[in-house]
Amino acid sequence: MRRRLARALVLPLALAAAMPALSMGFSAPVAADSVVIGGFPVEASQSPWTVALSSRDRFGGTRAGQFCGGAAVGPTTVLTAAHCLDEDVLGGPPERVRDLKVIAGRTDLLSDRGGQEIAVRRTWVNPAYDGGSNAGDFAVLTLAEPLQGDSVIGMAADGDPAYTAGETATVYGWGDISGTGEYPDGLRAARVRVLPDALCEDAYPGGMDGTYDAASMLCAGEAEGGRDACQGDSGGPLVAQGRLIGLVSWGIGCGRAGNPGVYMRVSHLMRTLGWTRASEGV
Ligand code: 4AZ
Repeated sequence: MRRRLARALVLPLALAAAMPALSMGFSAPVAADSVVIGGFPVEASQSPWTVALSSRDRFGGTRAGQFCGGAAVGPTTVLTAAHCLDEDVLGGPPERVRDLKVIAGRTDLLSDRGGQEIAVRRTWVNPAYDGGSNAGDFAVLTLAEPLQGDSVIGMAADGDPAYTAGETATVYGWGDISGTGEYPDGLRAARVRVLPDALCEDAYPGGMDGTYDAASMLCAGEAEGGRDACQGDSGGPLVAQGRLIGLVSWGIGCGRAGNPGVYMRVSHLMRTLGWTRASEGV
């Protein structure tokens, strides 16, 4: 029962409303003030590299059309999840979504007008992305104009200690805060831990939901459940020691004991793209 933001948003409302109930039955108690699940509010200025992906045409204007997250790694380069740009999410190829934008420097999507809204000039979806296993879930967006200020985060390359199991990491996003389709207006963050690959290998050995692959994915959350990313956070950053280690990708439910969050491993993306520097285009 893999559930993803964008898919949930295009589901008929009644079905979308019924789905969380299926997973909630097994859930660990979820804090009422969750992010991302179990999180806390943050200002965009505290994580200026966290951006919202938006299409008001496709997702409605209430929360500025937000449907996924992204991480800025260069002044005109944003990373996101490949599954955010699926045809079944966008209703067609990404080039057809005329108002596809990145929103940066804005905390509250409902009422703030600040920050930047920048058109996406080019989308590059990892051709090796496999929607069955979820491997290679990344895409690169090239912006029509540069981001202001110092809003770029460095990427953690292979061998970086930030990937060590037990490290504290922070995930950022505007995603579901309860697992019941409750989307916050403001940006939130949750502190999680990098978990041993074995936990995700046991949780996701293969099948309908996806298959955990330690070389290209990263396991994070809390072994006992609680804090986690959720629908709507996809594509957004997971940061440890000040460096980008993951992009929100998939999992079963949100914040459930025994079902940690699965992230696209940033060192895998760097290797795939031949990127050796911590940031792109700087
Ligand atoms: C999603 O649907 C999604 N709990 C993102 C993260 C997780 C589950 C689902 C991890 O976008």
